[in-house]
Amino acid sequence: MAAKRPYGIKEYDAPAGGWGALRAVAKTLAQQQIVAQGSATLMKANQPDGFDCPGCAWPDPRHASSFEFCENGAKAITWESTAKRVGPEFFQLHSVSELWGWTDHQLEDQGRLTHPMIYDRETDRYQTIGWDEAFALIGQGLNALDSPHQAEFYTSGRASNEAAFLFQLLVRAYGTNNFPDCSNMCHEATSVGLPKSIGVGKGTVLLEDFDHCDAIFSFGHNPGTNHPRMMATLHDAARRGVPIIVFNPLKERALQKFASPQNPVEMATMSSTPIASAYHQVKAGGDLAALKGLMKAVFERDDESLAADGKGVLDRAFIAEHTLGLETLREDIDATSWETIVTASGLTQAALRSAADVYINAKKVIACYGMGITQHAHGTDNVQQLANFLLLRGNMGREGAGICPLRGHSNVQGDRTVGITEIPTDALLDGMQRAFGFRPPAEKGHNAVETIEAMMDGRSKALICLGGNLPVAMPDTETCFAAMRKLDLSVHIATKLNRSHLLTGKTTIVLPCFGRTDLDVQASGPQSVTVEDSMSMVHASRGFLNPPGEQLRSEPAIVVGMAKATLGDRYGIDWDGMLADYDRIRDKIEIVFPDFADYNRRVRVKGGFRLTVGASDRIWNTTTGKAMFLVARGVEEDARQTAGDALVLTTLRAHDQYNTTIYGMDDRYRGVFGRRDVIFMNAEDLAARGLAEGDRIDIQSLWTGDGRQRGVEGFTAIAYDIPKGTIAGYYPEMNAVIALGDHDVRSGTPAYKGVPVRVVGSAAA
Ligand SMILES: Nc1nc2c(c(=O)[nH]1)N[C@H]1C(S)=C(S)[C@@H](COP(=O)(O)OP(=O)(O)OC[C@H]3O[C@@H](n4cnc5c(=O)[nH]c(N)nc54)[C@H](O)[C@@H]3O)O[C@H]1N2
Ligand SMILES: Nc1nc2c(c(=O)[nH]1)N[C@H]1C(S)=C(S)[C@@H](COP(=O)(O)OP(=O)(O)OC[C@H]3O[C@@H](n4cnc5c(=O)[nH]c(N)nc54)[C@H](O)[C@@H]3O)O[C@H]1N2
Ligand SMILES: [Mo]
Repeated sequence: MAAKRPYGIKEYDAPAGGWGALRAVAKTLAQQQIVAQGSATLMKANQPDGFDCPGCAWPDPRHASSFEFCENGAKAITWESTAKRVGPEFFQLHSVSELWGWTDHQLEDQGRLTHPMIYDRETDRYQTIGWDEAFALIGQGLNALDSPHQAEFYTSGRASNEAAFLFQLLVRAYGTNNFPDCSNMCHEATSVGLPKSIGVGKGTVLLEDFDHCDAIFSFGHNPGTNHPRMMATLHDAARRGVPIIVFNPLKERALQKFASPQNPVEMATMSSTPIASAYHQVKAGGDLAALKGLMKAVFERDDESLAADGKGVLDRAFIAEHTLGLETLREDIDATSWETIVTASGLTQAALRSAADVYINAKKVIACYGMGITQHAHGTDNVQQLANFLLLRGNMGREGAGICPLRGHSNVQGDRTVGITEIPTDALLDGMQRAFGFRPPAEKGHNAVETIEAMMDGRSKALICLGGNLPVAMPDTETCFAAMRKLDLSVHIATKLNRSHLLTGKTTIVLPCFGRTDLDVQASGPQSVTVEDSMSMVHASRGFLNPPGEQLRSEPAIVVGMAKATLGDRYGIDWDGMLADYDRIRDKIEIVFPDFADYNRRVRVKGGFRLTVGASDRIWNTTTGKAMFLVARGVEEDARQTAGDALVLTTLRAHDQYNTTIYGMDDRYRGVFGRRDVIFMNAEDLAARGLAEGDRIDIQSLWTGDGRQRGVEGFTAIAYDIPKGTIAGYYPEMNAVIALGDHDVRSGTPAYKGVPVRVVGSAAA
């Protein structure tokens, strides 16, 4: 008989998607009290005349005519269009100290923010403040600093192109490049790594390519939860017989079997489609080794073929015409032994060879990847080795083949495209000069890690956040919280109350803004904004719901208010004109970034338009004009070998969460209900520590870079199908264990998915 499992832990055998997903949506609609209106809202998501779903950056089918059902998209939309409100009465009732004790779920679940608020230390409460007064305080605060470099300007990836562009204009006119943004925690390894490999920091495939590929390699992403609309694509591919090879330490349900809510037969018969044809449970941080193993197997097959007078398995014509560096890569791979690869990846030679054979036998291969690749101390190396792997057989820049990073927030890619970057290129500075007649500062600004460091040691005194929940999303919770409390000025432009707002400094202001679903009317009439998906498609988004209150403003309006109060008429920028009609913002974007030529016309075409991605057409905008095979250092240190009693902690999103937004306490596909205080562990790792499932455990960081001790206490151990040496827990709870200093040196991406730790029985009651 099976032992009794801990509270809330059950086997969940159903496929991902299916009826479970429909039931979950019905429940969410009811919880947010918007049954009638809410279902109509959902039908407008990702339709050509509707709004862009704030859920994820997966593209829409080019000719979306029918409603695409997506459980987590539905949650994101209902969470935003909720009927619940947090207004002045709420803040009269609850002090900030009291709210501090609430969970992240409780804070956001109060509903939409409706009034501009300022923290009053005497009463320990947020009080309403007028918009003009708030803007004046912000302007005074910024102008009181000794230097513009003492202020930080954070962007979370929901901001539209228009809001983000105005934000960077304000910041550059003010005089700094301090642009921490959520990409720094997310796909920065892609933005830094891919330009050196293939000349562009973006994915090369289009949605249509999935109809033509004949193998898909999936590394470190969990689409059933984080990009559910991608499941339709994978489902179709699997049904076409396309092998899908997965590398992931956890057996994610949707990558095993998926029932498409779009498929009447699967729904009626409660059947499902197997997704992965092979599932390789790589150790956390073992991808570099696995990728080197795959390439080693390809080279060995190539040698065998050549020895037998075959023509080899590499695409030699492509390599000769389009690439440089193969010999150096080959030397590195030859020098890496199978023994090292097997130990560091946790995968057998046979498994890696069989995956390589699938790769070799496929003419057109797409590789998809997510945070399992990027959020490591060697994230940039991982990305570049993945590009190498594709280049070996010319799987780049042709139909049905290419690289597909799964981006996070719905417009995180667009925000970067329109100028949110701490390292401005000459092209960007020239463009700004053309459009606005001034030359913005060129010196490198702060990324997210540098921002927290600067706040911590007092070099930065102000922080303006265009959305997000920076200190909760960042590693090293204790440091981040302390850094927030030292600020002279903090401003949060937000839709919902979150913990960042409770980390008050001298002057702390929360400004309520519209979300994607809200109708945005300015002087010239209703406005659309534009966004870029993870396949570089730019399209319009227009909300249609009445905003949650009279007081709320659009993000562009709030940025303009801050800009006018801070800059006056510096450089003669026509802020009011741009705000009155967003077409005028787009006219300026087009001047700065010529790739947006004819922006206002092209974005009005159904489905929008695609920005240039040179590598998609085999144009390599690298320094050599070729695609580059790049070498990464060895694999041993990267896999953070589990010497002694050390383990590697990886941090995950549950199914009922959107980053720091916790919709609910379930993680259905992993069999967790009503709790998040769990750590997934291999049964042998439990036994080796004298622990049993259900035991309370503490997690201690083994990172020694700064001599500080970090840890969390009183979590519950769950026996789980996960490689030995790897454990997993939820983000953001685990951020207290992760050191700010533990990040990819090349991109600054925190090593959220490769944290060296020790697990011990808990003394906590
Ligand atoms: N519903 C919902 N949608 C979202 C989000 C959300 O929180 N909720 N967040 C959005 C954002 S900002 C982002 S960036 C994306 C994130 O989307 P994902 O990249 O899918 O995010 P994660 O949940 O962090 O984890 C990815 C997967 O990596 C695996 N993994 C962990 N460590 C390793 C490793 O070392 N190697 C390998 N190969 N795999 C590993 C985990 O088991 C997990 O399956 O989703 C976006 N969409
Ligand atoms: N341990 C660990 N930590 C991680 C990760 C991980 O995998 N593991 N992932 C990292 C990743 S990939 C990312 S992207 C970051 C995410 O970091 P952030 O982007 O900073 O965090 P979010 O949780 O997405 O932000 C949620 C808040 O955004 C506000 N918001 C929502 N919609 C809107 C809007 O339309 N406009 C405005 N102005 N505000 C809005 C709401 O107030 C809400 O509370 O976290 C990172 N942190
Ligand atoms: Mo992200």
